Amino acid sequence: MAETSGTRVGIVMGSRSDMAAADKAVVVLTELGVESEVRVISAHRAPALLTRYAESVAERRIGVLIAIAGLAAHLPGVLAAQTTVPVVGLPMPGGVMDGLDALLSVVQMPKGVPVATVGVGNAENAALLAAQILAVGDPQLAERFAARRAAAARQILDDPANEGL
Ligand code: RP5
Repeated sequence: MAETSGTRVGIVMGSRSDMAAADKAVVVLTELGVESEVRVISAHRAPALLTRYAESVAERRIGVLIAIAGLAAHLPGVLAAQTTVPVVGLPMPGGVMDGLDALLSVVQMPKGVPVATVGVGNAENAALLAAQILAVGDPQLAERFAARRAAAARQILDDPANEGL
């Protein structure tokens, strides 16, 4: 595994039913040598706990938050409102609109409190974006990120379907 950077990513989800997405994000972050912690905190069912968590972000060495939520999906915005640490919002599929509701809720933040929103259920992109944000102040992480990109490009270039191109 790559050597870890000092700052961590806090992954918060609205329900334990979002755990598979959190696990996926942890795998990608670990591959990049980024430590993370995972919490289950609903903005609707445990708002006071969410506030306590938001207030503890600095002492937890957290440089970026990933907030995972489906349906009304208020968690990313409510978290972003209570910390200056950047929040990556991951809307989850499900419900009558299968994630479109969560996507619009997460992306349509009013001015002043942004949430950097990735595609519905796209935990890998949430983790990659969080790592990129941390990499701005961490040249070694930036190198590991660039190496991952290069490997992804190589996969396409080496695809047998592209032989001779
Ligand atoms: C949101 O509602 C959660 O983030 C989850 O995606 C969705 C469904 O939650 P559960 O009914 O599984 O607790 O709060």
